[in-house]
This record gives sequence, C-alpha cells and structure tokens, in this order.
Amino acid sequence: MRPEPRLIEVRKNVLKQNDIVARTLRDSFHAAGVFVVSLVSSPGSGKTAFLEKTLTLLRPNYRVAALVGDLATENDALRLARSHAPVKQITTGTLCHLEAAMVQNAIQEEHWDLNQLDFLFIENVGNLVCPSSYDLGEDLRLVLISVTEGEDKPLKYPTIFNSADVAVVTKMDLAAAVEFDSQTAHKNIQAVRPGMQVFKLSAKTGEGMQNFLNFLSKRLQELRPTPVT
Ligand SMILES: Nc1nc2c(ncn2[C@@H]2O[C@H](COP(=O)(O)OP(=O)(O)OP(=O)(O)O)[C@@H](O)[C@H]2O)c(=O)[nH]1
Ligand SMILES: [Mg+2]
Ligand SMILES: [Zn+2]
Repeated sequence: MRPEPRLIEVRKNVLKQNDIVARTLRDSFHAAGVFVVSLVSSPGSGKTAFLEKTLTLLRPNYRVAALVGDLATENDALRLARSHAPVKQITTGTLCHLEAAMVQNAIQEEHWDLNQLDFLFIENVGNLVCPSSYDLGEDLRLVLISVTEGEDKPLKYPTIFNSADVAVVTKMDLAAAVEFDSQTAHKNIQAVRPGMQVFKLSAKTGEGMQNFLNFLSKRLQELRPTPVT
C-alpha cells in the first residue's frame, strides 16, 4: 500500500526540521572541538558493551561523555556509567530512533560544557532501519553487526550501511562457535559500501579494541587544527 501524500509531506517536514537542528549541533560541536561518534545497530548487537569498553579505555587520556537512547529503561545508562564517564539516558517512549532535538535537549539538561569534552558518544535506539534518516550532527557514524546476526545484514539493510561511515563487527570471541564467515561479511559490506573501513573486535575480550582507539585518536587530531604557539 502506498503511503498517503499528506503523510509523506509531514515526514519530509520532520526530516527537514531535523536537518536544521543537526546542522546547528554539528557547528557547535566543531566550534568546541569535540569529536562526536554515533552508534547504530539492531537490538542486542553489542553497542552498550562496546561503548562501555571504549569509554573505560579512553577515559584515562580523554574527556568523554555519552548519551544513550532506548524506548524505555535506564539500563544502558547505568551500564555505561560504570566507566565513570558522564552519561545521560534518553528515553524515547514509542519512537524507534533518536532525533537531533533530543540530543540537543539532553546536552542542555545536563549542562555539559562541550568545550570541556574530547569525545561525545551517542548510542542510538536498537534499530537497523529508521536511524539512517536522522542526522544527529555527529562526525562519525558507526554501524555495528555482531557475528551472531549472520553475514547478510549489509545486503538486507543497505540504507543504514550507506548512512554510516565505518562498520564494526562485534562479538568476534563468538565467531568460531557460530561459524561466522568473516570473508563473506566483509564482501557484503563492500558490496553495499565500497571502501568502507571495518573494525573487527570483541568488547568482551578486548581483542581489536586498540586498533579502534588509535583510529579515534587520529580522527580527533584531524578535527582540531594544530594550535598556533
Ligand atoms: N561474547 C560477547 N558478548 C557480547 C559482546 N558484546 C556484547 N555482548 C553481549 O550481547 C548482549 C547484548 O549487548 P548490548 O551491549 O546490551 O547490546 P546493545 O546493542 O546495546 O542492545 P540494545 O541497546 O538493546 O539495542 C549482552 O548480553 C552482552 O553481554 C562481545 O563482544 N562478546
Ligand atoms: Mg544498548
Ligand atoms: Zn524510528
């Protein structure tokens, strides 16, 4: 069934409004020199586990904070707070994705001073479909797939892979048990998004994390112009 034209109009306006807020956010992030990373994946791929590990490993050297979206519960915020980084849960009620205005409101409510941050992470609601349409003002969007989901996810959900900048294959510690075919997964990612950078790692064992952290440090350096002395 085709959606009614009026509904399409409303949706277009919502997206346009979101883009305006996202642009404002991106400008303020860049002005403050904070590198913003968002995470998208299907429910349970391991966004929170990966983010908790990332925050814990970055915190000795960088000022980090995180926002996390879910329909309900503060569970993920409580898990991420174990890293001792400032964390704020955004509960969306019935909405299956985050919007730029929610990110803006959360930062304002927490009175976070962006100038005092190096990295801000945003974990989106678990969903491989509509988060792709909503710009959150991030510099880098990561799409996660875990080895337990099957190698065909990039082919089935091409839009989210196209909206992301980098792919992360998580739960590599389970790869043998589920007979994960790394080559096929890689080939499928490349088929949808030629040249996409892929990190393979395990939040549980820490395998592959250092590679990813090095990548983040490099990206932060690139964002900040060398200070003139
Ligand atoms: N073995 C293993 N388990 C993992 C890994 N990462 C996450 N898990 C487990 O996978 C389950 C889901 O992980 P979460 O981090 O909650 O996944 P999520 O993507 O944040 O889930 P939602 O926020 O609900 O979409 C949990 O039981 C984790 O302990 C990993 O690298 N290895
Ligand atoms: Mg989570
Ligand atoms: Zn949605």
